[in-house]
Amino acid sequence: MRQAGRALPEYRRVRGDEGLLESLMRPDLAVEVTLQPVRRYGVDAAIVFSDIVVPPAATGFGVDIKSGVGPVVEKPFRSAADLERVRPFDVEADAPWLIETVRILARELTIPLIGFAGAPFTVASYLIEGRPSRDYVQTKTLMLADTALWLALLDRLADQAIASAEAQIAAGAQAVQLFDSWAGALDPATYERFVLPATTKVLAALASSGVPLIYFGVGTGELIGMIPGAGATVVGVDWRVPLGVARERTGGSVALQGNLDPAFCVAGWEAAAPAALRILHEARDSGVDGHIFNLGHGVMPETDPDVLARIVDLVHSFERSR
Ligand code: 1CP
Repeated sequence: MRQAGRALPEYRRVRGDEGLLESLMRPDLAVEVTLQPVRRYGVDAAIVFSDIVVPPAATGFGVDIKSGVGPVVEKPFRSAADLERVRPFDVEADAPWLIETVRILARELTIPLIGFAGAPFTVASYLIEGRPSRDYVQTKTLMLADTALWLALLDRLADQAIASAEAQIAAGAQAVQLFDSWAGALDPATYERFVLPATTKVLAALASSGVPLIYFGVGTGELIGMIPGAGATVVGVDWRVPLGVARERTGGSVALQGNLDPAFCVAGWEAAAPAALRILHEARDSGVDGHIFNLGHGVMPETDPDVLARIVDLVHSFERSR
């Protein structure tokens, strides 16, 4: 969960003034940034340094990542005429640097590498809103006012996510995480009708690869019951849902990932350590079948990296003492 990035002084050093998208296009830099948290924290898996808006950016939709803001779109998606701007993602031709980055990482790492893609809903929300949003009102309006266009957009974004994830798996990624960070903006019935088909399309297409498929969202506690049926083998849970409750909602058939509140790590070791222990005990005591300890969302830039290093040690010693 954003284990690379601004919390690390070595990240800020190598990034310098280079734009984020430009950095991702340089395999030497993307590899180095991916490895930094592995060296510092001793985590059990690495996640490739990329971004969920890479497919639209690399296929010419007109996306930039503005420092301090996030993804920004010059001409947001508004009408059927914009559909042709969401063309198939030919990863070899459009983003050879992504493949190169994953290849080098797969060769150099002694721990698993997680590839990733943005889920159709969350990527659509950036293309439609044009920038990070709080209420997703334009996204929901398009969804409801022009449902055929919405479904066509999601279908194309599903194809881009599949292409991206398949290319990363072919280059050596050993798991894939599908980031649907903002799906929690929807009620379950709306998610099921307008989004679940596209989510399912992505997960079903990747099933034959045999790698673990992690589905992650924030505030998705009311949605997670649908996710095992959609084909995920691991369900990410933010801090709002106790793991025992998440286990009940997902039917016990999948592994769970999470779910320490990243703000607790900013608050410091005294706050984070008991919360991490509580989560580890909860997973064990409620019989969660496979628990990947993680934060419930991304590392915040103001986090002291030493707190994260100590959390990793705490999780490892808990695991050893079982
Ligand atoms: O210049 C910078 O350092 C800007 C911060 C940053 C970083 C470090 C952005 C802009 N993207 C990234 C890399 C990134 N993005 C990773 C790297 C690997 C790691 O985890 O270490 C990953 C997995 C992502 C995925 C991503 N991008 C998500 C899903 C995860 C999440 O945080 O919810 C989302 C929503 C994005 C969009 C995005 N890109 C960047 C920002 C600041 C945002 C979020 C903006 C918003 O609030 O909507």
